[in-house]
Amino acid sequence: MRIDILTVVPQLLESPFAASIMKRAQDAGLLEIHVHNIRDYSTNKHKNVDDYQYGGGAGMVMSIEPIAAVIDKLKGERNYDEIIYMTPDGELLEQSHCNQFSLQENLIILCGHYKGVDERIREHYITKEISIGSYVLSGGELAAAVLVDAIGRLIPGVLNDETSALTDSFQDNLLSPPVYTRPPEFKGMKVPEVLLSGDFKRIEKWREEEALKRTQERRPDLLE
Ligand code: 6GU
Repeated sequence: MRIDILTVVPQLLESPFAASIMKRAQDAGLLEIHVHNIRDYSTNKHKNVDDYQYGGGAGMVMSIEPIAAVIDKLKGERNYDEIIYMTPDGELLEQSHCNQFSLQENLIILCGHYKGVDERIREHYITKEISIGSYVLSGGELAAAVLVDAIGRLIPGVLNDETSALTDSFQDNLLSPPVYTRPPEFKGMKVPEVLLSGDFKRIEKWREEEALKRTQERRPDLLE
């Protein structure tokens, strides 16, 4: 899979993909991430990427020309399955979006800044608008990093144990059950006996019950 990220702050997107699972995915050739500085596509002599909004009001708006220039260039090189705009007024990101995106070949992700982008970009170029939660970030970059991580780990072969993405919280609308590792007892705190029993049927049943209990307590909305 190839992901092209368009941003005015490329530095913010360096470290999130330079370590751990996202680095492994890239090293293994399963994921290509290309970060493009929108400013490089500004034709104006000050390299401006934003301007005052028509009608007046505080806050700058990202201009249509440099963004359209990057997108048109990329579209001339390959077909894109989705052009995603990261914005607090987008659809709330869910695991189901990530599952769908992980099946695509080529994605563009546009990071919003300032008051947002000229509406004509959203109308004519963007195919999906995504928010990562009901709070406002200073830009779409951290949200894009979250999205790429959530998609990248679902690409077949990226996780060591392929089943582990299938048992993630949210994959079946359930939160994950508690997990434990050695030692079996620490300062009087014990691991549940069932997990040490070796009885896999009982263990499986316990995990299902705990997942359900945890979901009922913490995220009853998932069970509706
Ligand atoms: Cl995608 N962008 C910004 N700027 N803020 C957000 C967001 C995105 N998702 C939640 N808050």
